[in-house]
Amino acid sequence: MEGKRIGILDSGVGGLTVVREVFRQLPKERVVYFGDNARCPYGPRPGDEVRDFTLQMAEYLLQYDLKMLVIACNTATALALDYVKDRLPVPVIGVIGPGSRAAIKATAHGRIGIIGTINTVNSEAYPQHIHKINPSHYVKSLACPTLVPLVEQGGYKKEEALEEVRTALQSLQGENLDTLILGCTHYPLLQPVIHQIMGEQVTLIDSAEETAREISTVLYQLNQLEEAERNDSHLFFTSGDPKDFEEIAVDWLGTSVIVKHHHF
Ligand code: I24
Ligand code: DGL
Repeated sequence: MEGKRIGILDSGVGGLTVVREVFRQLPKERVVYFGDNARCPYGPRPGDEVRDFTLQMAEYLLQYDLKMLVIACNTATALALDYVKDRLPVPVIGVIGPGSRAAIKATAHGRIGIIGTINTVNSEAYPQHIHKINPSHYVKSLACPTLVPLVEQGGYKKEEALEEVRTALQSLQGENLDTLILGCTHYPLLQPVIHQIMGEQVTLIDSAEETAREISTVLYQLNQLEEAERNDSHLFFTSGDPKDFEEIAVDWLGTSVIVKHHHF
């Protein structure tokens, strides 16, 4: 008898960073993923649409017998976490709590930067989370709307990306930050470039790792961690083209995957 699944959703393929971390830290768990590629990006969308679309994916995933749901998209977490939590019969977590906690653990002088989409930055969800834990930390937020298209066009390799990322991060120079939260699924792909621009003394926070740890904590508390052998029967859904999705998933996860199309 196989156990229940962890549901993971995102506006597109970016949430695969969380899936990869779950595979690494929790190899016995079974995942069902939904990527809303047909309606991606969520970064610049009206908030009520982001809330509706996120709940729609969450309710779709429920039929796969979920033990919990993870909103792997920073934008959807910022705008829809509480909305979805109130409407789902299973525990729901996002990436902003784990990312904020990781930054607070990492900061030496309490000077934290956060970069994300326009929606994520405007929501102020990251500064609110951080200040709830430590009100005296300085938090500087910056929307970087050019960086998602940069990654999706494959321009995240060092040489091509350097000048574009430098321009995007200009207003963070001189802020004397010691920690920078990569508050968008796509930014970890730019990590080497961002490190070069911000300087080696700045710790970069990728929420995926901390999110997988939080999943582990939640499942442990529910006594729902899988104990059987390693499990590979994962399921992936996209509202976009399954072939395109599969190509990126195989590349990113390093394993073959079953991808199905679902149209809302
Ligand atoms: N990375 C992302 N999105 C894309 C892309 C990419 N194309 C190349 N790479 N496209 O996000 C978005 C639109 N597609 C998605 C699939 O269905 C059709 C529409 C970042 C992904 C983070 C896991 C670059 C690329 C890649 C493989 C792995 C990682 C990566 F080709 F960034
Ligand atoms: N997944 C989104 C995020 O983490 C980035 C892509 C989008 O705008 O939908 O904020």
